[in-house]
Amino acid sequence: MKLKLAIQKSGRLNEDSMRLLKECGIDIGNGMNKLKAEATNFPIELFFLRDDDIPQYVEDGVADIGFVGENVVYEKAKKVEVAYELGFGKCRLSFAVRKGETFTDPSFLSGKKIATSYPVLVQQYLNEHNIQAEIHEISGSVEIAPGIGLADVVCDLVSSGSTLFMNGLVEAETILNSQAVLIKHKNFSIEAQEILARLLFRIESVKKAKKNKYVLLNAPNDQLEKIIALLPGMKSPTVLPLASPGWSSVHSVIAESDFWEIIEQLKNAGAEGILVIPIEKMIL
Ligand code: PRT
Ligand code: ZN
Repeated sequence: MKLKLAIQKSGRLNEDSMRLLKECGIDIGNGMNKLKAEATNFPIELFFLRDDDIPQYVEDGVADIGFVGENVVYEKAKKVEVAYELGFGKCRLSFAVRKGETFTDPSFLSGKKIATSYPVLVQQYLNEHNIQAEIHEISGSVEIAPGIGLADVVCDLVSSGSTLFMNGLVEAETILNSQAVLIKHKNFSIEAQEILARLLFRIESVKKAKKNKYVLLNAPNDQLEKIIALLPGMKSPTVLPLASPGWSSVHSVIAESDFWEIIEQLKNAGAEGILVIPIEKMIL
């Protein structure tokens, strides 16, 4: 059997989805047509769809799994399971108001006209805060609505914030933080489950590798202990003697997030010739 994976056909998530599969060593065959493609070296079949349609396809079991934004998953409210956070396509769903207006609390929205492509999530927010407001659903270019008098407030996806800025709007309140996730059909055969586990193992290795760097450095032997203490490594750092007496080569793995701080401390401890190398895959 083949696991059927739905990904966005074109748009913001397409490239990252395809790249992730490639990094997982999954080659998508040449027989790619506009709708479907098969991997040549992994039991997976791809369906290229509009992102909005992916939750429905997965609920129906036409696709077993899908890569799609959480914003779409929660807005569509289909019966699917969020199985894994993929870490790309990050954005937030936020209310934005005209520059100069102040949104102090949710009651600001009372009686207002809100333009959005996310009526379900916005209505949920209004209900939670016991607020009556008018939702105006529009499918694109939500940010121009206040300028043309269609709405007072917008609720839209934001990443850099430049779209809001260019339209004279200010982000006021975030109602959802979103990223691309792997969703799965509710009823999975054991066989499908096994393929998914293999895929998730690969995705996890790629993600872990991205969060870490391989470090090589030269250390004077009298500082070795101090330098090793700064480098936990996967088990413990590798230490090899250098040809020049009194020096060793130390190899280890460090977390990207600790990178600058550790490098400074290593330099201060006498490390020289520090090389930092990206890791392609990491299996613990
Ligand atoms: O054709 P299809 O229906 O498949 O695609 P689409 O046009 O509906 O979606 P697309 O490709 O625009 O976005 C796909 C997914 O990417 C979204 O569902 C989100 O999960 C994710 N994503 C991440 C974003 C953004 N960042 C984003 N910035 N989706 C949209 N935007 C838009 C936003 O709507 C606004 O117009 O970008 C603008 C804001 O960006 P900044 O950087 O100016 O703040
Ligand atoms: Zn869409």
